[in-house]
Amino acid sequence: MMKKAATFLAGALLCYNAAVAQSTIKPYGALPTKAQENWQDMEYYMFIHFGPNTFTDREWGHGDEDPRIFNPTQLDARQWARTAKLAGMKGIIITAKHHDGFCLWPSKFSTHTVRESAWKNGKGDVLKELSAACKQYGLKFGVYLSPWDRNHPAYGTPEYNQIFAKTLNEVLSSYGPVFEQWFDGANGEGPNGKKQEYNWQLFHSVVYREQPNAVIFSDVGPGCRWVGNEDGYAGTTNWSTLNVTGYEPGKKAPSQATLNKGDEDGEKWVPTECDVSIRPGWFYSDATNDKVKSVAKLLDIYNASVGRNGNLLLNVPVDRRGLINANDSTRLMEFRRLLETTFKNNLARSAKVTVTDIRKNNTAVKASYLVDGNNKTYWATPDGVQNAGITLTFTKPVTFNRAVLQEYIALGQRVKAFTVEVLEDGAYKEVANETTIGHKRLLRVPTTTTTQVRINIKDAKACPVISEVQLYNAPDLLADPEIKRDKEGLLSITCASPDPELHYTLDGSEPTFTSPRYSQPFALVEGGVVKAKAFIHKGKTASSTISASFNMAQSKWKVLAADGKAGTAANAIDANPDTYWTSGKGAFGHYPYELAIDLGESLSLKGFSYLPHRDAHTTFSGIIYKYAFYVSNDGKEWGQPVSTGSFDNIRNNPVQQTIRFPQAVTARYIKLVALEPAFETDHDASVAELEVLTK
Ligand code: FUL
Ligand code: CA
Repeated sequence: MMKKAATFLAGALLCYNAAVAQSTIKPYGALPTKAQENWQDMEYYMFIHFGPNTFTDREWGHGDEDPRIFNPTQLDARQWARTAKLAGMKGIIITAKHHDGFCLWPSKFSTHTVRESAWKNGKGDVLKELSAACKQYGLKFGVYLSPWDRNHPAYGTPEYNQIFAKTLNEVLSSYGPVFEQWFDGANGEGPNGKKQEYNWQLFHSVVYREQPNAVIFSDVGPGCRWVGNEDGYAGTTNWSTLNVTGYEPGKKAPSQATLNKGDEDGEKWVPTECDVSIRPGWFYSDATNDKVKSVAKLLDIYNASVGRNGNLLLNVPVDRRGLINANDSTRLMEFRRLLETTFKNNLARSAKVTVTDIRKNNTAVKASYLVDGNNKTYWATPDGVQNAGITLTFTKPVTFNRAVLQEYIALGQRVKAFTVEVLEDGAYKEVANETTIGHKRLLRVPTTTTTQVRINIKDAKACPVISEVQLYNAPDLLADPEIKRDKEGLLSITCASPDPELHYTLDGSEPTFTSPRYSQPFALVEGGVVKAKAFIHKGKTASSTISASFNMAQSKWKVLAADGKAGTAANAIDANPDTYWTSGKGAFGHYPYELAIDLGESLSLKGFSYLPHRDAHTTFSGIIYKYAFYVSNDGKEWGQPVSTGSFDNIRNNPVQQTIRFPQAVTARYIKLVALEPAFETDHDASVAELEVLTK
């Protein structure tokens, strides 16, 4: 009898243990720290690039600029913070020291700082003003510091590591709290430049000591990672986990393709940050005042960053006055309004939620938590159930075109595959079929009216733990007009939205509903600025203004000579950005490579532009970094180059590069010589478009 009772008790205990083991959700894989969790909830914050480059119109300063050129006339960091706040952003990261070495605070460890500048007679301190402004507006404050330093005399010696560590310490101990420490991995020294082995361990130890809650950004974290491009787009599959062993920021980083999507089952939690500029370049330039990204473009970026398990770090450069330009702030406010209207009314909150499976004996798990608007409460399945469904049922039909899903990431990233279905005419119709979720997945689906929406988790690394399912009905957004010109100089304007009225200007002014209306392609051989805007509802609703600048058309141009695959050379002058001349993946030789063109007539040339091909972000894309540009009157004698130099930051941001000559030259023949590739191991050179500036 006694024995039986004991066995019974032991059995009950076993059962009880099993129930407890079942109820607690075991974390899966690499996990975020508390700081990373908080960071992920920030989602959207501002980058500010500001420094001597703002005054020299450069992307990468050389470090030998006279510090007195830094002289903003109306600097007001509170205006920056106010703008970020009103834009709905949660913080600001500033380029405290970019590659030119100039420090925006009076550093003890440099002689190239605001102290040496003309601004406030050397008494100013940008970091002090910005950190105070961020506190005033309830924003978090972060700092960008470039290890690559083209000014500091110690750069390239072991001593530099100590100096950089002290510089870092100075910033982190004086202007905190700092939510993110941004380490740039870029380096444009090239094979013959200065070499510096960075002591990352030392740098990290300074951050851990001075700002233990700061998330450290670099290509490979450890706090968060670069998304692998400067366009703002994360992969549609995007794991917050990454294999880090053996990797370093910069040239020793994983491929840009890997950074874009992470590693399933990666060793460490290193979530994605998508850094992108609101303009084509990172620093302010008068030339890009009409190139501020449109609302539609910003929305696309938002969906591909925040909407794909990444944070969005949007750069808004401060201008020469020391203020955020009205062109940028206006656009930010328009975008904020759109986000607010889109996410105002979560339709899922009124749904009845049913699930195919639910984890028992765990009071933290409830199906209703899926629609409570709180991403810290969740629903989960029992262990072993990696395929499960969530159904939202509505008493009255709802109309939606956005779905948002969130995982409870504190327990790891789990979901591998899922679909979204809607009930239509008595049958389920699939409207989305995707892979990962992570912190947040935002889906654009066709506008649907239904009484039932079903989320099917098809596969997961372990039992799925989902914190939110949300549905929204976003307002229709008019697509941007697209402005294109062909090789003959024929200009056309199109728009993806149905039946808009397209209006344009050719004099640089803002198009209105009364500007000339576009009806058919017209010639614009000499080039110029075209601004276009799409309108519907008799002009009441409009797109952003899209501006395109054109050089002289290439209609009379012919290839004179080309290295590599000569047959592809015509692609460099066909007005088509998708086709390109290639030297042929090293098979046809090695750097330098030449491409010579006959313009068909003698022209007064003010400069040239180079468009790298956009199959980029691969190591062998042929992106040219250093170049020499020659002109000739007979196509035989070339003399000295009219321009030599480098296309700064082209490796990370392969946009069109425009170079102006010191003075105009008259010539009929031009020759671009590719001297060095952007990726050191690349043997190839390529040109998607080569153009000349005649204005
Ligand atoms: C890159 C830099 O080279 C650019 O100038 C810019 O600062 C961007 C955010 O990072 O690596
Ligand atoms: Ca082309």
